[in-house]
Amino acid sequence: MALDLILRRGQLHERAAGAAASRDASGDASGERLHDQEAHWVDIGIDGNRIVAIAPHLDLTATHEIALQGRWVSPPLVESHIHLDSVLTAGEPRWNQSGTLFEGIEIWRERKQRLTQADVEARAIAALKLMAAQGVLFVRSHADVSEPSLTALKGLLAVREQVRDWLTLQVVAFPQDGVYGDAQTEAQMEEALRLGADVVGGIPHYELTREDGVRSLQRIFDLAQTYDRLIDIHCDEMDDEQSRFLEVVAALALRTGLGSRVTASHTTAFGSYNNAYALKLMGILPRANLNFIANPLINLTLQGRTDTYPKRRGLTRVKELWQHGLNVSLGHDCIQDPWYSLGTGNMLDVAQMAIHACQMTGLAEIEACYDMITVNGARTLHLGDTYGIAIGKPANLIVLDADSPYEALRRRATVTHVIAQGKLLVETHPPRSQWNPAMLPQPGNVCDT
Ligand code: 17E
Ligand code: FE2
Repeated sequence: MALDLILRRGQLHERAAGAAASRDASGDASGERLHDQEAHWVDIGIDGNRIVAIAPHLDLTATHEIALQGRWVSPPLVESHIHLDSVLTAGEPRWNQSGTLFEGIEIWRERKQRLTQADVEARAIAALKLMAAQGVLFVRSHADVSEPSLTALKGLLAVREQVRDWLTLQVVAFPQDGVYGDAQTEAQMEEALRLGADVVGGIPHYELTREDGVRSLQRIFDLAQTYDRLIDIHCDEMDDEQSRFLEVVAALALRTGLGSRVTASHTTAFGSYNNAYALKLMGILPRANLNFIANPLINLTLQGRTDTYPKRRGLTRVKELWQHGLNVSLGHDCIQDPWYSLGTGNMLDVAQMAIHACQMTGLAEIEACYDMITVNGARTLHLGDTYGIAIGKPANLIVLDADSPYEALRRRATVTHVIAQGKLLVETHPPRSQWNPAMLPQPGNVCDT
């Protein structure tokens, strides 16, 4: 019997910083290393939408075979935090001149008056295609529910259905202007959950008072329990060291027992807390067992805008959270919108920025940053057993033009193949520079980027 698809001679990464450390010692291209690596090459057999076989040499045939020649096979990338309702609107109606969160919210308030469902759907799908072509198959997106029409939410719920054959999308009911920003938003959030939002969102640091912020969190936890949904709060996205809603989220997670169903996004003020308070907080967080999401591309540009010098990085304590065993993932937050005019949908860019800005430069730390755009994101999204590469699991996987996470991140390697639910979704050829032979006539005038 022929299978549908076999990937031949791919590398399934051994997650051991020790193995890579010996590579550092032995030099790059020793024969021994090559031999070692080939020992990890496998064939992966796919039938229907499942992985049905993994072995060094599969003695089977398939309708379609792809030769990987030692390229690295990874579970798909996970984008755990993005705002798909605002993607691809940078400059509409105007550019964010101050670069602050607050000017971004003002501009979005103007832009969202003109939202139509078709507009939201077209931009969100364009962004998802950009992302999926670069290996992202699982996404959590916030949808602003501050408008009575709930256009952003309805648009993204429709997109969730339109893409479901190739990408899993979760939608967060996110009250951008605050749960108590006006008299209607609280009811709109509940309506969003009735309509099918997967996750309850919040923004306590943007509520009018500290007390409103605390009250909003209590309401969010109530809603999550009533409707049996996950929670993902925009929490303390400020440089104000007095913005301390993370402790409230942690206390609620602990007391309700919701723990790993709760995520604190951004938490940039944590980068500004004094160490005495941070020590206390770090003692509580593992007990609360929250997930954290950092968005290094955007918060590095958004935060620190009121500083002169020294200028804060404005990121949460990614390395320290990771060292304390907490589940941390990374997101883009934005692709070309009022808060961040750049972005390409490439998660390797996001992890690269985390490596630099959070000083995660040790080899185990670099590998941890790869986890933060794959398995850790899967945990935050509660993907459960369906995520990962193993016999019997859904056949979602990607192939990179690299032989390890370290190489993938160092070179921001091309994702050459994206397999979604057993089918080849996208194939990309890595760029290759061809030297002019008149200038460099020796062999080797082709070099990989
Ligand atoms: N809204 C918000 O409150 N914070 C952000 N970083 C974005 C939207 C992108
Ligand atoms: Fe965000």
